[in-house]
Amino acid sequence: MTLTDFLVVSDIASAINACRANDSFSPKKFFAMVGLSKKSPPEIEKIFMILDQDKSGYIEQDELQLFLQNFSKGARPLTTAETRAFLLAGDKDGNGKIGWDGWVTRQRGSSPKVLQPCHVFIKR
Ligand SMILES: [Ca+2]
Repeated sequence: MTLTDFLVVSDIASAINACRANDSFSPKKFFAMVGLSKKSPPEIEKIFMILDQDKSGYIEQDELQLFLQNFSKGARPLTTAETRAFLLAGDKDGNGKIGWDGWVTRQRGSSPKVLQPCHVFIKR
């Protein structure tokens, strides 16, 4: 299972290209460009599992730093500032890593079982 099972290769290329310059990476913009914002929670969960390379159940700082390389092998690592901003955006409980819980949030008024991709991914 790879990310290209879920995402369009040309979308990934455009998204990587848009954040080529150091400190130009924005999780929200990137996720919108690769088409992740339109994915269903089960699909996003599968993507999360790919990004969690050591299968710890969390995406830690070192995995975040190499985040772009999951999408394209030749992509640059994120800078320290970008990694930290990304972590802050996705780390809901402040434990220094992103868990699946940090990637989804319950939509107010909906069934508690319906998980919605969180703000890291989606600007609805
Ligand atoms: Ca991990």
